[in-house]
Amino acid sequence: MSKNMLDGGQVIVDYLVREKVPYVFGLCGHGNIGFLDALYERANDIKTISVHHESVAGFMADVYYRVCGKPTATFTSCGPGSANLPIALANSFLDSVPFLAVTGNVPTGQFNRGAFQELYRHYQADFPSTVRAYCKRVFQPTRGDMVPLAIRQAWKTMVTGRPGPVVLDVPFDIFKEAAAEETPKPEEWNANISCRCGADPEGVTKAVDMLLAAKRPVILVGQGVKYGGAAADLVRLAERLRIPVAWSASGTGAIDTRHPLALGLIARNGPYQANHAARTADLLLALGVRFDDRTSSSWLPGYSFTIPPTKLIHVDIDPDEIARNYPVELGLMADVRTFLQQVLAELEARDGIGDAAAARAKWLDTIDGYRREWNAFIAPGFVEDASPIHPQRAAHEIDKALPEDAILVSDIGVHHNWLIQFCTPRRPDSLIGSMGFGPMGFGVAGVLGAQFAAPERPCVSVCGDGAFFMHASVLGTAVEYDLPVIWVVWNNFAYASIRGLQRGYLGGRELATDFRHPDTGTPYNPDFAAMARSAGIEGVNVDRAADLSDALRTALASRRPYLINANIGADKNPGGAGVWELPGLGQSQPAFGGRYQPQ
Ligand SMILES: Cc1ncc(C[n+]2csc(CCOP(=O)(O)OP(=O)(O)O)c2C)c(N)n1
Ligand SMILES: [Mg+2]
Repeated sequence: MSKNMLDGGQVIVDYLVREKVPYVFGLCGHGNIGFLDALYERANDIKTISVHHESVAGFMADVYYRVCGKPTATFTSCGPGSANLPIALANSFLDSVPFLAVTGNVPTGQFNRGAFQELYRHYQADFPSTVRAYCKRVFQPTRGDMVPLAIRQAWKTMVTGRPGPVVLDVPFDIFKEAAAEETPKPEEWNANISCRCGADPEGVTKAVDMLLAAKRPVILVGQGVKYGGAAADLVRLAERLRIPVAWSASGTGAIDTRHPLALGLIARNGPYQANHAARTADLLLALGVRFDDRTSSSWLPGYSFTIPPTKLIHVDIDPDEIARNYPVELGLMADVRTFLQQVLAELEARDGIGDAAAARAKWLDTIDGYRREWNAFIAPGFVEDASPIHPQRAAHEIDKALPEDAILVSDIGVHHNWLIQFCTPRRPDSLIGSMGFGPMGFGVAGVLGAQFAAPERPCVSVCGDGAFFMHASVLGTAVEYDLPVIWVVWNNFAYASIRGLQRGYLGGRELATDFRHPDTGTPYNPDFAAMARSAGIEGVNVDRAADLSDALRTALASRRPYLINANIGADKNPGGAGVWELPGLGQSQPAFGGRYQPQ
């Protein structure tokens, strides 16, 4: 190799440095020591964070982006090391979160010989087939000089259009093979690309006409608004036309939940005012939202939406999502922030649009009536004082203790349903969850990524006992990197969300959904607080509702890693005005109100 040549590993690392990637998260193996060697050389420019399970690295990269909007990278070895990653890739893929996964593979000279850890029975070095359905694209350079092209194209694919994770699969020898004298420059290839495309101008005019003519309009926002940086323009439009704003679970926090026009969550367990306003609306403006089954009461009309007769305007960066599940009166492919700015400019340019506030007063009053009915329905849960702790009270106590700048990363399970219903986030990144793939462990591990992204902000994970036990290795990572994260383990001694389905749909034929001691049959779990202490982390147990917010405040004040093991009841599911169907087994019933049938 000539003196000025960079090898493949050096080109990748140099490119990451040029893209100002501050961290790579991952786990070693023989397949990626060449890459680690390149990271070693640049330790002052990019920090290498070593974890104890590869999916933890992926979840960290994911939540890092959700908090600060910057993609990072992961490193994993060949074979099993990278086979631990797809769960995190899929999670990011379905929630449109970019990160670059640098995966090791066997040496090119050993392709198709069945070398240690090679997947070769269908095709040589076949990790790309393993992850094809799990990420936006796979690149596999097989010569050193292919690396510069692969890295710049991989980065572009990851961040343009609808963002998503991309895999750069690098055979062992390529990390150390001569690649180029220079690394591609982001400012020549990727830094100056904008995908903030606006909507067709005629479509904008039509959208404004429809918004002005509507009597009962609702705006529905998804995470496209949060991660697209459109929250401020959303509020501007909502206030300008006095239109109430509902959100999908992924859109939670896109508008401050205490804003007078904040309507609430649309979901099976969404409040009455949100579901009822949306299903009786004459116009729905949907922004950066997918209409999955959990946002739409399994598409059963009259619970969350009634489209038609409700007219739908659906705006998304990805036209694949438009008219996937509902017919559209107007579908516009656009970046939601640009679209909102176009609409605001169009409103500005029109004379005599009248007093939007007055036109909307009746609709907003009607919604206030729905809200009062709902608030009376849920009021008792806030003062429940049982032990184990009532889950609504638990969610409320946690919410109460969190300062406005806290980042709450939820895991997957019934606790997530309670949190999205009863927390009151004020910022787009106040409450983070996974709604597409929903892998257990997302919140347990993701909170570490949040803390790297926002070192000064309080970062808390609320996670199930099942998920925490699955990924308890995070305790060590918090200690090793001095991360003052807090885990509130929502301990209900069960995979409670799934046991709830057995109870609700299968006549209570429970199997494999709770944790019991073999001798006594009583609920069993390890002592999570003691487990934390064994790792060098403060760990406490809480059994009473009144103690939960105090425990959390103490943990927050400590600025040290902390675990609160909270004993929380499992027998209740959060009810709402929507439903969820498990085809073949039936559908749930709304806890409040019924099905709306348009006249
Ligand atoms: C990796 C993974 N395995 C299985 C599931 C299916 N699943 C969804 S929620 C759940 C139960 C989670 O239990 P726990 O973490 O205790 O949360 P809880 O529902 O009790 O709040 C399971 C098994 C999943 N989403 N992800
Ligand atoms: Mg549980």
